[in-house]
Amino acid sequence: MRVSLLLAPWLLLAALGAEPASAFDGLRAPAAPSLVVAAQAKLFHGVGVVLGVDKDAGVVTIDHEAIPGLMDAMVMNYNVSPKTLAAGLQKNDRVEFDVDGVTYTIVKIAKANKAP
Ligand SMILES: [Cu+2]
Repeated sequence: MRVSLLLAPWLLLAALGAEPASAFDGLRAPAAPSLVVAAQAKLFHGVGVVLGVDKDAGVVTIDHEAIPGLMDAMVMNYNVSPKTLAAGLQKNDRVEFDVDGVTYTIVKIAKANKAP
């Protein structure tokens, strides 16, 4: 009886202490927030062929090869920023571009050399 009275507070404290500790660890573990910020700034390099250009909207449709670390090969519409990047592009142009890894906005694009 005496022992259990003495132990009970310890168990309570241990239980209370463990909860916040693990919750704290859970909150700390995502040192990810900084990684997410880094990802937002990260640009990925892509290569593809222009299938369509909407210069007014600043949208370019590209049949692109796999972009390592970002996505597989596919056809998709990309916003370009600034929109003036779309000027000078035409259907069937082979292009290289830099795309933001989070917003999928192309921030740099240029005609590439024809594939051999
Ligand atoms: Cu894509």
